[in-house]
Amino acid sequence: MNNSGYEAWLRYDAIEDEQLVQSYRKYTQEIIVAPKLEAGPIQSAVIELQLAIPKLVGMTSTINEGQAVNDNFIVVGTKDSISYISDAVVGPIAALSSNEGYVIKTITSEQCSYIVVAGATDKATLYGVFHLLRLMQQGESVEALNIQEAPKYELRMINHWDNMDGSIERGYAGQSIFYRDNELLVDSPRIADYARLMASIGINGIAINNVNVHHHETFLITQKLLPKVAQIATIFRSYGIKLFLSVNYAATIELGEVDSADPLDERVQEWWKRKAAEVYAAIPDFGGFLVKADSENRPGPFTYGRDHADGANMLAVALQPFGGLVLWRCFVYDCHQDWRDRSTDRARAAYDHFKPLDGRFLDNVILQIKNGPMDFQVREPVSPLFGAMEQTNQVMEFQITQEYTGQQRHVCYLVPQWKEVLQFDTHRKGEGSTVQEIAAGNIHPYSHSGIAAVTNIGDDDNWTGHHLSQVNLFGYGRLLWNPEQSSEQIAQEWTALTFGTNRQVQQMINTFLMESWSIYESYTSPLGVGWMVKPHYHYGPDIDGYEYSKWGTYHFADHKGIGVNRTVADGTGYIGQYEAANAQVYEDINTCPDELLLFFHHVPYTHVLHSGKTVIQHIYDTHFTGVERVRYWISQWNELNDLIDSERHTHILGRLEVQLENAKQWRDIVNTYFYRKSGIEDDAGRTIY
Ligand code: GCW
Repeated sequence: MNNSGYEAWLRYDAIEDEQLVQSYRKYTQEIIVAPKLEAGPIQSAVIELQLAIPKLVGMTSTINEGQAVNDNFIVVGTKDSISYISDAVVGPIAALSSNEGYVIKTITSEQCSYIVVAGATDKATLYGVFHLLRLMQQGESVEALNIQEAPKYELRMINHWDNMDGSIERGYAGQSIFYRDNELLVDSPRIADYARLMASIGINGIAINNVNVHHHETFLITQKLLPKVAQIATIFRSYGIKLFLSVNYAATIELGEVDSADPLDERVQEWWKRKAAEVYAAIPDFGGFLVKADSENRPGPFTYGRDHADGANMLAVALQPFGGLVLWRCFVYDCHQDWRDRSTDRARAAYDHFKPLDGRFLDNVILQIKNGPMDFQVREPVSPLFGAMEQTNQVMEFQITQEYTGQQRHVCYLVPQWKEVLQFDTHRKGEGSTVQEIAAGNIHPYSHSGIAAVTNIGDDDNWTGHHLSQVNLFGYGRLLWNPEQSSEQIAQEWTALTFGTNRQVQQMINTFLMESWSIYESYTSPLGVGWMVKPHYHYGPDIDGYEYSKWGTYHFADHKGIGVNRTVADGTGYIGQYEAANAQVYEDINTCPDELLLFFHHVPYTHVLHSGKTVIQHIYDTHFTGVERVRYWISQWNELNDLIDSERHTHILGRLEVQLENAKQWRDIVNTYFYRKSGIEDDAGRTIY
């Protein structure tokens, strides 16, 4: 058994229960597919079954076209490709809410009993096969299956921040799997294995290069590199995944072809139209362009006195004849702020820039909005821009890579955080206008919607650096498929697939995962204020690291108090960007939730929280207990010594020890800083330096 972590949740460990093995073998002996399968998701599904079945139940399956020879078998195909399917499940398939949904059904008659896995499309069928394999890996009975599933979100996107030199911006798991030394790694078997992993969790779109598009990456849309990009697109296509590219807004200039990037300049418009035609000639099902413009020193329409609707629409017009999309990021703010300037609030920026443009974007433009108004902090309120634009397509952007949440050296299960975001009621169209429904296009009549996230993988053996960080990637896909699932359910499923079905192992890992976000939050920056990290690296404590810098990320701690006054009454007015129902809650210090208090208000250290503790005592307590909780989890982890293979057990233990050391550093620096600022003693008299 390979315990490097490379197989991730597709390990297909041999099933030990002999009875179960027999019951699976009955069906897995024969697989029926439509005649003359071509390369594509159904063929990938068959390859997956051929890989998984010998590992799970120790037998190889016979693949037959159209007609079964045995009485028990599995049928895999689209709705009317095989009579076994058309006879049995056409109705249920037609009833699914998406053509990416599938039916899995055990059909039993007097003569035979077989399992149908079928969807309206090839990729739907592939998703169904992965579902069936998940059930078997978890030891579920397959004798009476009757499953109908469809994904909640249309776009289920992954963004890579990979650069062509092989580095990954905010990557914590090695080098890029796509690039090395400014070449594309088209022959790497990892790309297909990655596509499998992504398809298994329902991902249907991938942007394979960093949104910061530098010189070499600008050539990805030129003849120099397009043929190789097309090869990668072919690999993803066979797993039902569309390829997207991040483009340089000023590609015209960077490539030396037009001396302007003005979106209203006809030469620029014509250049992008030709470019789109070229890209689609190479990749007929190309997804579209992802764009970071006028953001963190990247070029954009502002240079020409144009706005973001002008910029995005120019690209949209070029892509429109081919059905391509423009994913336009809203991470636009002043990154050259003077820290002395108290009137500018970075949190306001996305809403202030984009909200006035509602109605101006073309139909194939989708705004991509980070989940919080600042930047992927351990705790932030939900971006007020989400759902605020009724006539502008939107997707949410999450960050799977743990930039500010421990960089895959700390355990931080992020699904609970994402679920909080999804469950947030924006009240944009009255009560019930949750992010979850807005992102599904159910509140405003968006023509495109969904969710994107920055991935956490690299070429480390186990993909994610920390074995336990795999759960975030898995959880992201599973959450997008069905956000009604609880964080616990998702964690449980992942643990079973990754570490097996031993109850003690499962319980311990799941409990740890469920606590991990709160643990991380407890020893880092308090009560929603964010930052306090080492500038640039964003790992480890540096309380004033960003306090006197140009990035607009301040905590304003002095000897009396801490926090950012974002009230409408006498602060930056940011709170006014929310609907009244939310704005009222945040504006009033008595109703503002504790965990976001310092995001919204500047308060004295002696302010009493809803928890009954003062702010300063809360800081001390959480920082002391945070470290103790990590210590406790190390002792728990040691108890699993004999129950998990030593390769993964040791590796994870090593990371936990690093987490503990770093947590102590956070504790002591944060506590000491606030003790010195406030001069207030810890009630419990613990050591503060
Ligand atoms: O969080 C910040 C990161 C940058 C990143 C930027 C963005 C890709 O620190 O590394 O750049 O966000 O989202 O564009």
